[in-house]
Amino acid sequence: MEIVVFGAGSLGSLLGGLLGSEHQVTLVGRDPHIAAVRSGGLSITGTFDQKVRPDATTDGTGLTADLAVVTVKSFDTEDAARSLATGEYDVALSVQNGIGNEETLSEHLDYPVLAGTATYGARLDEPGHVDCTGKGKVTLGARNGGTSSTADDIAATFTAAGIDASAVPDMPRRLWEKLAVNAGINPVTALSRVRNGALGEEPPSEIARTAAVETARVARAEGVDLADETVRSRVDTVVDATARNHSSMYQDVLSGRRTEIEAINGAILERAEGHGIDVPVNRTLAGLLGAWERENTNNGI
Ligand code: KPL
Repeated sequence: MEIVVFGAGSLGSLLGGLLGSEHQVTLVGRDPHIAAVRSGGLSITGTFDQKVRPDATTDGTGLTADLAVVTVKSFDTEDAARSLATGEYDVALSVQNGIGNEETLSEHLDYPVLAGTATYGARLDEPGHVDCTGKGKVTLGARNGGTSSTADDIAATFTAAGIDASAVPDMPRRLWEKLAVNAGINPVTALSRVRNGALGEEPPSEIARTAAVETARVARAEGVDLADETVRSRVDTVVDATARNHSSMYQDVLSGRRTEIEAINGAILERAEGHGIDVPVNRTLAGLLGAWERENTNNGI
């Protein structure tokens, strides 16, 4: 199968690298990582120990493949969609944080867009090298819910490449559940500068759980059946399973990069306002991270 992975950050490089042992993969990303992959290949360490040689490019326009896996940061989804629209694909799969990425892709693409979530821990240690810090799971399916034979096939393709993946019929609920987990874990770890495992302690864990519960309230107002207790315990499960990880938002802060605060807590805040729901913890986290971004990056919200 020909696969293009749009977004060769830590997760995209991990998924693309693993798929690359079985399939013809092209990674689309930025230098110096892409230059390093082109010259010396991609090493995957940690849970895996592999060296692969996928194609790699900084120009994602005009490519052709069976499958596009989109792993760009949510604020780059629109740009990725425009590039994808210049190529030819059978299907696109979004495996991104935040909410609404699939809609953005669908507005530009005339082929099916599937939704996905991933809980793998990954870190780009240096150009050409991705460290898998936690074996997680990829869950994917039709973006509006229901069964999809294409999703079943892609899950089987991922599984054959050593990625724990399954196709599910309830992606809208899964996306909100993942949003709730990210709304708690990501900003709290980024602001306190700690690994996910530190959220096993009080009080940071309670702040993370409360942000998740606020998110579940907004999800229910949007017609998604997501219980408070489900997201509370999900935060705890993900903290345990990814204890060694630096969350993606903490990694962004450590590197002085723009974070996904706007697409995660900011999006929750916006939708909550639309329903007249108060989400004080999400508002506080978005405000604090927003202040950090304005001071430390060129992309302050
Ligand atoms: O998705 C994640 C992220 O860091 O963005 C979690 C699940 C919190 C793992 O770190």
